[in-house]
Amino acid sequence: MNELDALVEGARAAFEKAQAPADLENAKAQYLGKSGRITELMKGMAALSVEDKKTRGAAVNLAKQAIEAALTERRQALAEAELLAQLKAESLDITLPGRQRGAGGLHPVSLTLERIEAIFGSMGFEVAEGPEIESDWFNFTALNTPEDHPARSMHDTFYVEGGSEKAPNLLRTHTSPMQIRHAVQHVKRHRAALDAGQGMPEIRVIAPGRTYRVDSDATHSPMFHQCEGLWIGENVSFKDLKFVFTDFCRTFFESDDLVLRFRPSFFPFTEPSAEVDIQFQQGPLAGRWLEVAGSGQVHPNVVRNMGLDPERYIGFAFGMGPDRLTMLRYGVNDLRLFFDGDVRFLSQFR
Ligand code: 2NM
Repeated sequence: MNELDALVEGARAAFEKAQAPADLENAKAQYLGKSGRITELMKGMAALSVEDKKTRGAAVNLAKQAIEAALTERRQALAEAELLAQLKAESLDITLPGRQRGAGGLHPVSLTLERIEAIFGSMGFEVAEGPEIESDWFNFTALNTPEDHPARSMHDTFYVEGGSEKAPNLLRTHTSPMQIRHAVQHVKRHRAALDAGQGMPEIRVIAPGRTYRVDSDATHSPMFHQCEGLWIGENVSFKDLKFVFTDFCRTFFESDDLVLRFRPSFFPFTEPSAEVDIQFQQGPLAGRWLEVAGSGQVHPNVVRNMGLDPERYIGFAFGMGPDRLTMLRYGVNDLRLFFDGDVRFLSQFR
């Protein structure tokens, strides 16, 4: 083996020995670098004759090319080995199930509101929604609530900016102001017929939504929900209220033998007024009386504030708490769970 072949063999062996790209580059420097073996051979040719330079140059060049080829080959082999090692280390099991984003769902109180709307909808009630910031006229005055009523105090009601001293704005304390708004619109639409003595279609509406009171403990939240109902016509009586509300409760709780009790009470906007209690005949709450709503025959002053003649128009109204209905339906014992936003609680209602 001549000296150049030995050099090439040596380089090949050195490259082969390199186990990492850095080792390989060091080995390369020994042969092809500035003071590497091939470079030294090139320099050493300066003293040769022109004829010898040609033959010697060609031979050295061949050796250089062979070394470069060996280097390239080893570089590729190392790169491939590195890639394989990396793939092995970062192996991915593509048969694993994907990460799923949890499917959302409606809040339990929203489910209750939908349920209430569907049941009253089937009895011909419209759904009216409106502002949560109200004037004290719609929230109190129109509802026959006296100026000095405790509910009107700063202590019980959240007042907000925007109104005047004589007509302050507030966060509505019930959804009855929406009943008034709805009734006033209804009456306006039928004003001409009313004035001509022809009457108007009955008002049958429910008003669900958020309401606000200065109150906060395990059974009271400063924000809570209400759904009020109103039925006004020429011949609507307390008997209709009892029928409608009994039917509603039995459907809502899917309990045909549910018993209702109307207990005398007082509200400024109704006269007479009654508290509505229900009694389950079966299940964990069987036998206990549970208060679920307030109700009554709409007060003549309120009927007048709707733009109607209380001698001709009469009806009933009721108000219930969807939060409490949701607690009863699902057996939830702390109201605050509804407003904490804990997914572990909420996901149970999906
Ligand atoms: C209640 C209880 C009794 C009520 C009254 C009215 C309106 F608009 F006709 F005056 N809406 N809702 C009412 C009556 C609400 O909640 C406990």
